Amino acid sequence: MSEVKIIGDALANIPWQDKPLGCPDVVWRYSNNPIIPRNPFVGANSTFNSAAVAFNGKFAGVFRCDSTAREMQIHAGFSDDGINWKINPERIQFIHEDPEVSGWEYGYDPRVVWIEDRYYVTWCNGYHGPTIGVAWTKDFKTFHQLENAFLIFNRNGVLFPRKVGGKYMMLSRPSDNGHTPFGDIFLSQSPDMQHWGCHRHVMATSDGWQSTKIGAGPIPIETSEGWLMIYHGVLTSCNGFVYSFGAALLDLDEPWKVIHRSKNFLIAPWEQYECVGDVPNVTFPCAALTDAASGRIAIYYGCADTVTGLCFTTAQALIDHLKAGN
Ligand code: BMA
Repeated sequence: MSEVKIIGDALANIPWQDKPLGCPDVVWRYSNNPIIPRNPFVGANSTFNSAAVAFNGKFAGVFRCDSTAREMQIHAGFSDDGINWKINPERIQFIHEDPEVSGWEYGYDPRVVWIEDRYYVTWCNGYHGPTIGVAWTKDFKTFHQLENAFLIFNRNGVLFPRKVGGKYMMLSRPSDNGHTPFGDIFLSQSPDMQHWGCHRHVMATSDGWQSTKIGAGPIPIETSEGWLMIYHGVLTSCNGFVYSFGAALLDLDEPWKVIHRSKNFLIAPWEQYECVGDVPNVTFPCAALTDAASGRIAIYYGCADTVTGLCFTTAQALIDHLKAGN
């Protein structure tokens, strides 16, 4: 197998734990999961489906915190080590001169990415139904909101970390106003982060763990072999939806073209904290830190819509696994 390289920055302080001896898995969990409890501050009901990035030698992030009124909100947070987090008890107040844009209904499932000279945040934003909100920040204190990317109904808006073919690229999953019993991943393109078009179909549902709907998770990771896209897949059981996750490799220049995709899930709700909570049986990845020097990847994922977990892999192991038809 060829040597896989992550294209990007080194991150010597990436949170990390070696794979336990004898562990057969390609992705393994942090032994002290969950890393964030449901209520890191008074007034939080649950903290999950959240996004962490490297920030000023340390870490920052945007967190989904549902309140004890069960409002879906997003909050900024900071960490020295990527594992122990301090999350602001006040939700993010987005700034935009047009109240039509910054008016707040709800927000959830954020993603964060550094592009060019700033961090962009995307999230599922309520605007007469769920769509994709977009904002930027440089300090995780002031957040400037941009126009919503799409019309309703849409979820899982995930930006690429750089322009491809001269355009910004965003994955998304058109949906409905409820819990959506369908859903493929699409890609849209923009010259300016405001007008999105040239929509391309990326991937449909398939069998088993990814038979009901799929959605992009963390920011795609650029590698020597293609864009590594970690995505969630949902199956419908007699007791409702089950959320697992896998990965796909997308073409570097035309990222709507799928080179490989998971047959087997990488992580599924097996642990108690993934199976028991406000919504049972959910593992939902929204962020990944990478270290280009070592090839290490640390994935943040929501567990049972209640707490946040961390798991690990390497680009080499994951791509070898996909290439081998797993
Ligand atoms: C999806 C989103 C996610 C959530 C999942 C399971 O539709 O709402 O935030 O984790 O359902 O409830």
